[in-house]
Amino acid sequence: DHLLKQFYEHEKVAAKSWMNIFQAINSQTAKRTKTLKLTCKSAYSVENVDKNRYRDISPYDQNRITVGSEENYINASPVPVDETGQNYILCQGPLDETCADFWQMIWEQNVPTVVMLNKLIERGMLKCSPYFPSKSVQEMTFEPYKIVCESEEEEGDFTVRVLSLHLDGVEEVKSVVHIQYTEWPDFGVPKSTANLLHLMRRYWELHGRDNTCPAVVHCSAGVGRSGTFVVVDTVIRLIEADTEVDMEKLIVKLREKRMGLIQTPQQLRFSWQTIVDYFQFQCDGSKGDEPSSSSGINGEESELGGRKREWSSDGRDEKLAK
Ligand code: PTR
Ligand code: PTR
Repeated sequence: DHLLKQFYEHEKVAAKSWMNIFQAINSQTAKRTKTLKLTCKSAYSVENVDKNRYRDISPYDQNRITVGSEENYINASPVPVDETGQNYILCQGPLDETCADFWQMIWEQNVPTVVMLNKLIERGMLKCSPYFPSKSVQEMTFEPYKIVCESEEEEGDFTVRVLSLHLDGVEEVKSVVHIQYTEWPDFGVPKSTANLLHLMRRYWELHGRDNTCPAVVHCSAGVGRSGTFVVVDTVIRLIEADTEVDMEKLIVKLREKRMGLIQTPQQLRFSWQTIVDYFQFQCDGSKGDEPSSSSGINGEESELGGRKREWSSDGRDEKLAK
């Protein structure tokens, strides 16, 4: 029943334009940010400014991760979702100068899983420092941390690596599962909803569906794609727990934890579509792994919106004018 309701709600909303919904979310976010007086002073301070990949994407002072006893700055924000008990840490793709900080965060926050949603190079630009070892470079050191690649498995559009994390002078070794999804362009959407759901299911298996330890989710800025991932995971869990979900409110609320989650109307619509496909596919009782590709997300007629939309793999053109 609640699924059906969700469908109707979705239909109703999709009848408006996604751009309008997205803009409404943005203006509500702006209001909340003002009301809560959220600031980014630490990000802009002289000693930290070089630790940011993008000038306009920073953690809020009121909600950021720090590293070490000196509480050093890192461009990372904890995103706890009380309603689902899940904990995420969203962060930017490390810079060369912040790789050691990144691993320190993984160590100190006891992070068992890292989900990486970007490629190292996108549009011919370095979008993230090569901070993790692989089959070809088996070991990396960022003093005082050493990371060893224990295994690497290509699984279609993502690669799963098991890494071990060593800290100089400490006997304990921590194990980190690293999932790198390589088919999601910045400001764009994945190939299909099935493709993202495949990743989601693997994430649930590897991280443990009920694990409350934080998972680090990052892309290049750690907002667009990472935000989409967290929203999809959260809404699926809420609906499965029979909790009512208001997507717009949820996104505004999550954006109090980290700015800019979900960067384009297209990403918003895609996350919504992925959720619908997840449940539709389960209701159909179909077996196999793939929801139908006629979901309208890849340029076909949308059953829900009833409008024809082109979904280029590169969503940049559709990006909101600032
Ligand atoms: N202002 C930068 C830009 O527009 O390029 C910041 C930015 C970069 C924002 C990438 C989001 C980005 O996407 P993602 O969070 O998915 O890496
Ligand atoms: N579009 C901006 C840019 O690339 O410079 C980035 C941005 C977009 C930053 C949205 C924050 C955004 O969301 P919020 O409304 O949460 O500040």
